[in-house]
Parts: sequence; structure tokens; C-alpha cells
Amino acid sequence: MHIRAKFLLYSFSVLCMIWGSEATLKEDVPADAEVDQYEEMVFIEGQQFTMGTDAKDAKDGEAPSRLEMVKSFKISKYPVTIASFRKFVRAKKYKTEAEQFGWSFVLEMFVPEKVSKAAKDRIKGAPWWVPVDRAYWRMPEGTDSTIEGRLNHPVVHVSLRDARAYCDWHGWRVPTETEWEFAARGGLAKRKYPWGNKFDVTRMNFWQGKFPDTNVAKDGYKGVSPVDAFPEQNDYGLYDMVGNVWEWTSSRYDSQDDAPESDGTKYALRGGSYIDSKDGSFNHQVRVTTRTGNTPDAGSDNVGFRCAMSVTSTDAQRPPKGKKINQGRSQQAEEPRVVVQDGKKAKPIKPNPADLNGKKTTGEKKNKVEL
Ligand SMILES: [Ca+2]
Repeated sequence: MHIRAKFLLYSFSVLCMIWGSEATLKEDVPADAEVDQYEEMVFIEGQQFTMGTDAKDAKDGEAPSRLEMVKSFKISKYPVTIASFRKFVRAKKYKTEAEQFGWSFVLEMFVPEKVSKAAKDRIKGAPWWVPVDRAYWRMPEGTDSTIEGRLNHPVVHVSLRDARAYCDWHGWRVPTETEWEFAARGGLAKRKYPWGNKFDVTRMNFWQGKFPDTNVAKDGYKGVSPVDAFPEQNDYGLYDMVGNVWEWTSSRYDSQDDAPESDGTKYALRGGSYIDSKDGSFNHQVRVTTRTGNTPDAGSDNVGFRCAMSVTSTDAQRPPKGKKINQGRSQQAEEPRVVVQDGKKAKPIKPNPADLNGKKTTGEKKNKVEL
């Protein structure tokens, strides 16, 4: 081979090696407007606020109301999108827990009939959750499903550990439950929804009809919707806080159930999802205090997350909108206990999908599931 040709071939090889070695660095992932527009964070100035509710229909620890303190922080304007999560996966070659398990829960309505019929190990009391092989964020309904046309949807089938890994990559973290609720309230005190006390069908994705057989979807979506399908929900400019998908928080979930939690620590999820209801007649009533809990390896097609980051007073800037709020005492952060993954990747049955009130059914599925 001619020397010049050899040199060119060698140079090309070196360039490929350099490109390959750096392709996993965050800064080398190409900027993508479609991704970045949903990665904006909103500054929230800390203060004391009333968390929870004293409503008679409160459940799962929504009650009683109590005063809590929050330090100033930033929180994602939108739930993390599929596009953003894909960027993270490409950069880190990350495998979610759902991929490691080899399956995840999908609502039966979206499962192909032959897959649904073949599925075993349904959850007693919640048979509409189908364990679908190979369902994960990139194939939300399992084999042959795709994220094409859904890049602006919230990423789903993600565990708390997956959420932490994503947020860590950005230098962010998963919000505490207190931060999440304070952000959702949008500067309003003791209101039922992020925008006030009046239910508004045009502002969130929830289930309309008789669950699980009828889904009239007057809100335009039978399943998960884009993160900006509905207007911003409060004066902080936050989208999709209630409805669409549950969101992980970093806070421990202490059920009102007195039973000892010997089967795994649970963490709080907030916001409700597309299978939840206006009045709580099935699943959960979607409102600003709605909560459930699950173990950190859980995931299903109605669970996502957003990120947060701590800020100091010198970072102070006003929220883009909202009421003037006063700086309060610092809050004791609700950082979770560190949970070490046990390395068991192939559990026959994962923890529950969302909307099971934090009650876990085992692989035998003999436990009563309360909805
Ligand atoms: Ca809907």
C-alpha cells in the first residue's frame, strides 16, 4: 500500500478511536433542541408551607396537614422526556432495571391480545396490569412497540434507581416529597390542585370513564400524553405535576398501614397518573396531595420522574411567575437511606406497579390488593 494511503488509513483509525473513546462523555452528546427545551429548571424560593390535607377522603398519608419548611431549590419544568432519557442512555450505555428484569407492567388496554392472553402472574385484585416481556422505556408496550413519535412523552418503566442515575448524570437529584408538593402548589396555600380548588378537565391527563373497561379520553389521551400536552399547571410555570405519570421522590413512604415493612423500603410517588380519577372512585384521586409508594426497583407504564437541584441564597432569583414568598428556616432534607442493590436481577415478580397504595404483592400474588 502506498505510504500516503497507509498514513491516511492510520489517521482515520486514530480519529475513530478518539471519537469512540469520547462518545460516552456527556458533553459530546449532540445538542438537540427537541431534548433541551424540556430540560429547563425553575427556581423555587423556599419558605414554610402547609403540606398535606385534612380532607375527609384523605388516604395514604395525605392527612393530616402540617407545617413544613423547604429550602430554595430548582425543579424540572417538565417530567423527564423519552428524548432526554435516550440521550443519557446513549452517553452512559445505561441499562434500566426493567431491562435487567426482562419485563415490566403495562396496562392491559395497550397490550396486544396474544401477549395479554399468554401473560401469567397477573396481580390478584389488579389484573389490568400485565407483566410484559421486554417492556422498558424504549419499547413501552414490549416487543414491536416503539418510541417513534413519542420523544416528548415522559419516560416510563423507570425505577427510582434509574431516576437517580439520570439526575446524577446532570449533577441534579431526585426531589424530596416535600419539595415536590411545595413546587406543585405553585405558591398557593391549601388548594386542592396546582391551579386552585376547582377541578379543570383541560389541565391534566387522567382517566375518564369506568376503569378499566371504559376510557372515553375526553382529555384527548387514553394513555400517556406529551409532557406539554396541557398548559402549565401553576404559577411557577410547571407542567404535568398532576396526572399523566406518577413521579418518584427521594423520600421514604410511611404507609398508614401498621404492618411492618419487612418486604422492602418504599419511597413516595406523587402526582397520580393517566389511570387515576377525578373523585377517587377508582385508583387514586388526582390532586396535589395524592401519594403512593413503592420499592426503588419498581416501575410500570405510568411511572416517571423529574429532577431537582439545591441552590444557595446567592443563587436567588425570582420564580418566573408566582406570588412573593418569604425565606423561611431551613428544612431538614428528607434524604433517603442508601439502599444497596442486591444484585438479583432476575426476580420472577417485580414490586407492584403504581396505584396499589404502596402495598406490595409477592410473586405468589396471594396478598389482597387494595385500590
Ligand atoms: Ca386521559
